[in-house]
Amino acid sequence: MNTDKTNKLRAVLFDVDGTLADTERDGHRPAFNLAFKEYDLDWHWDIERYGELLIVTGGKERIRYFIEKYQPEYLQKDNLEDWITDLHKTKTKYFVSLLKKGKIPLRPGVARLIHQLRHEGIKIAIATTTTPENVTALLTATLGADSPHWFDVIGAGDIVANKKPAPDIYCWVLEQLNLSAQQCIAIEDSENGLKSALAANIPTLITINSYTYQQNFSNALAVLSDLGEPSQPFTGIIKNPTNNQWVDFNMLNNLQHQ
Ligand code: XBP
Ligand code: MG
Repeated sequence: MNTDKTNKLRAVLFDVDGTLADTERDGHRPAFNLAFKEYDLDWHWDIERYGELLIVTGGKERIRYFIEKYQPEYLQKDNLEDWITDLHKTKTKYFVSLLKKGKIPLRPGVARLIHQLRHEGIKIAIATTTTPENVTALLTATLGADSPHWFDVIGAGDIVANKKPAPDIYCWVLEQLNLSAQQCIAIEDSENGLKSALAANIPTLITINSYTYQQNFSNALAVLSDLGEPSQPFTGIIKNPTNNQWVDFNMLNNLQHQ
């Protein structure tokens, strides 16, 4: 039971895809296409089609949605759910291999903020719909072999019944941290992610990307191009109630008390 009743910022909860790194367009999308090829499927998700499919979170759920909409004859397939699970495992294999090749860097400011939060003794956690393998592969490829252990909690994939925009993954992470929603801030990139965090009552900062910049973020604390660096402040600010030009512990703490 959490006995600290103050609303001091105690933890920052990071989404992964689109927030820590631009994984969707040049990571997950090509990995899905490579898996389709391995399965002799003539399916190809181009950049635009993938943007449309992102309405559904979770790779397995996204494949099913695609089948229902564009390949309904596959609904007759025996053991469809198992087949989707295997196809998705193949996709994960390709995605992890792309990450290991160092093809996908962290977004601006992510490494700096993670290092600063650790230094300040603020807890850090992950709340994502992607698989645990993908989280570990991204963190180790970008922040080093030890980095998954820096996170107090990693909430990923099928650990909860309902993926974003449902609040389940954020509720699960809060429970593991033994903190209240008001002691935390979430950092997200998408409307589905924002809905999920807000449904768990967690104040949320958004960093947009090319797939999400037109989505509805009116209930976010701040909406920024990225986390920014002292040498490269964030640009294209949609909403920033602070004077900061890069996201750091002080900015998050101020935002949380607004
Ligand atoms: C992003 C997603 C994920 C990835 C694919 O969620 O929806 O499904 O596109 O990952 P978040 P998997 O931004 O919350 O991390 O294929 O491993 O499910
Ligand atoms: Mg995301």
